[in-house]
Amino acid sequence: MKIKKYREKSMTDALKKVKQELGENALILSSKKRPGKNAGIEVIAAIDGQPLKPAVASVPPIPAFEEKTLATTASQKKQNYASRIYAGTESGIIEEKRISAPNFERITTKENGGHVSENNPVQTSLSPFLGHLRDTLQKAGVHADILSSLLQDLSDNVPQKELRTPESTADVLRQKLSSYFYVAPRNEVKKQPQIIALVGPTGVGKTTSIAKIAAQLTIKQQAQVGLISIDTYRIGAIDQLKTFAEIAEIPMKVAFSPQQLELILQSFEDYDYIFLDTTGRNPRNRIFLRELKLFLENIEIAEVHLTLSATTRYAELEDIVRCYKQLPFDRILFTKIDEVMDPAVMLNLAQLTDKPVSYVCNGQNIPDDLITATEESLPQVLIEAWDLDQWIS
Ligand SMILES: Nc1nc2c(ncn2[C@@H]2O[C@H](COP(=O)(O)OP(=O)(O)OP(=O)(O)O)[C@@H](O)[C@H]2O)c(=O)[nH]1
Ligand SMILES: [Mg+2]
Repeated sequence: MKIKKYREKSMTDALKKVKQELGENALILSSKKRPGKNAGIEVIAAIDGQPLKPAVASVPPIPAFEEKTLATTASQKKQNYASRIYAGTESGIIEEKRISAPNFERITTKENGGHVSENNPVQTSLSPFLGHLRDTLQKAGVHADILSSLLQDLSDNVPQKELRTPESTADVLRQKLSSYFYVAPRNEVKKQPQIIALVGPTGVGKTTSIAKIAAQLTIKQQAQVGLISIDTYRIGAIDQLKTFAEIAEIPMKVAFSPQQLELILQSFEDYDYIFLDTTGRNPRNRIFLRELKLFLENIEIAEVHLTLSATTRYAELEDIVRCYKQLPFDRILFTKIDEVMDPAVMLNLAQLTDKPVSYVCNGQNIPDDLITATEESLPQVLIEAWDLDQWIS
């Protein structure tokens, strides 16, 4: 990736320069105002070539949701989740698997199609490889039932010879781990535009994630994207999205009431995608959540992503998911996996919520640090955090 800094009088001048020098596909990584005598704007832009840092996963272009259809009955059931939610269920609220925190009553994988796992204790006499895997997942806080089910599966069904090299082991793990995750196809509603909302606690990375997804859709698909902030609590929060919108030349509006939101949406009717950026809400404040629900319940939303930071303690995440159940979220977006030693706790959440994962964010760079969830990319995120070379040698 080639990166260049531009200092110009105005954003328009800076963008013109970026386009001239780096071309139409240039990405804006950051921008800030320069005060003082030489006041203006400083923009850091980049053009794809060599990646800035090793990619966490080889990620197909957005929207990758279209690429995979889930084969099994259990997974198809989940795929249909979103369409059921907005296609006329009375309340518009997701019917969810009961969350019986903190225990997983069953481990559902796409392969066992919902069979209850034998709650075998984690084996004590394991091969060195399985021993490493057990220790790593235990340390990362993966639930004992998931750990037990995975180890049992590997020890019963995978011949030792397939675990002899890091490459073949990674292949096996990729395949086995993928059955613990669900990914969702983009939930296209018939009506244009597709409205996509991000909800979640304060500071988890909702606005940043919207900027990443919107930028990728704009740059890679030339999609017409609009942004609406219903972040009415903090002026700063509106400014954050506004700054991004200015840089990316994407229209952005603010809705202060559900009625206003409906009107604004009408003005965006020719667009492909509209992103709703919502105020971070304390999950334990029911009034806040009810207020947010009022914004979402009268519009035809294609997707609601519950945004969760991988840095949050698992017990806390369980509580957040329980509280956010009153909003119609139909998928999970994980952020800040770059800040945790091992993001394997995503396995717990995937089981707990029974919801597909949409994206995983692994840094602050817009739009690069975004991984589209696929059956390959999610296990790959975990495998990359593990040092298989050391386990195998
Ligand atoms: N390391 C890391 N930081 C991230 C990631 N995503 C977002 N951040 C950072 O987290 C901070 C908060 O991000 P925001 O996007 O403002 O979070 P938010 O959920 O919109 O916050 P509120 O609107 O206050 O609820 C910012 O400093 C982001 O740069 C990520 O994947 N990794
Ligand atoms: Mg925000």
